[in-house]
Amino acid sequence: MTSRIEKVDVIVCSPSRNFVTIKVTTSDGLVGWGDATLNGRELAVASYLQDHVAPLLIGLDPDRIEDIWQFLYRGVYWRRGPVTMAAIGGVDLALWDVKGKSVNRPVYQLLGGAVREKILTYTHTVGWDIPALKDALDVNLARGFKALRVQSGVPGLDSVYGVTQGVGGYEPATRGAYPKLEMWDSGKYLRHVPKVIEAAREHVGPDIELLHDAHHRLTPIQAAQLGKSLEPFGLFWLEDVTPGENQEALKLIREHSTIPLAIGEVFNTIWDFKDLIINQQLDYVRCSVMHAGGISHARRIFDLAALYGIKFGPHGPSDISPITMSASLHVDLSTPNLGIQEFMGYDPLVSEVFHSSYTLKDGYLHPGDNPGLGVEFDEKAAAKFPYAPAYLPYARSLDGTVTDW
Ligand code: GCO
Ligand code: MG
Repeated sequence: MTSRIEKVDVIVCSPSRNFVTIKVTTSDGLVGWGDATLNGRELAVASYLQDHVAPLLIGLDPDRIEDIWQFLYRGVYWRRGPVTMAAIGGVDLALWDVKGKSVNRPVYQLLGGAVREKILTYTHTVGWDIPALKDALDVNLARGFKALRVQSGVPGLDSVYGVTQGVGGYEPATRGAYPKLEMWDSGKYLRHVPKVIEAAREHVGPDIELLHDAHHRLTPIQAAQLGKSLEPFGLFWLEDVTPGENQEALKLIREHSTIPLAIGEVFNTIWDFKDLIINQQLDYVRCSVMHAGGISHARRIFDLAALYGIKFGPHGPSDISPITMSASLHVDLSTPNLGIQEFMGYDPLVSEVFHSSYTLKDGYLHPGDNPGLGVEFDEKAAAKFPYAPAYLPYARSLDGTVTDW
């Protein structure tokens, strides 16, 4: 007898930070877990799922992942956007988890099997100043990473997004009901960052990959200047130099620099990437597998990119749960045009709630061979960590004007 979706639960928990988790229970007793976390807008996605999606799923055949995707995307008048796509992506992950469990195979086997043995991974390396950055580079090199994202403080600015002033990592969102204000100055940043990347390159030598993220803060010509100034240091990629909406900007940057460009963690459909891909204005597609509609949709974006020799590097910050991290790894392992996987890592509390089978060894990740996605969610543990409002900071320039994210 065909299996049916019997129950859909949406759980918001906060083991150090907020996560939105979907639980799909089927009539044959299988449970699939999906992640639908959207940093700072968690409750909007939870409501979208709870109020508008969960009732539609009851009674459907969980095996028909593609048909359910089409129903939730094409069958709905209001398409796209981060809230909708995170919700659809979360359902998609839960259904792939169910399917893997129903045939007792890890999801990467259902996607065609492994095309590589292991997944090249980069992690975040931050230092408020260059000596602190060098120490942080040493720590991550000792952990075995072969690729490192490098971010630092900027002289004259009191705080910089994503850079802690003490030791340890950072959390993209700060707890509290109101976003924290940071002051930003692109001129100071542009004058300083080449020195940072040069020092990092000198410190790690030629064989370690270095990456840098500009977090959408620059104008097109500033981004072109930055690309040009960083060219001598052989970056793996320069990420999100300009705001995502103005895709034309990347043409101008390309005219001035051969630096590899990564963009797209705020994009969520193939339509957002289409022109950039076919006009070859980017080198790495950067969406998260969940925010881009789940495995079913993200892999179509990656396939389109492959036609043009463009690779993908899935978003992997701490603000997507280990379920999305694992889903990315199943796609990474089975898709030829992988560039690199981001792995920011998690606060230790996260592993009290999410029990994951993926492994990290010598700078490479592997999803493991557990059936499904390989992440089990502990509802009892999650109940100890209720939702707490938390937001990304926002920035103003020194004269008080709100700046781009
Ligand atoms: C990255 C990202 C993160 C984002 C965060 C926003 O490249 O990992 O830029 O640092 O800012 O995921 O929610
Ligand atoms: Mg980024």
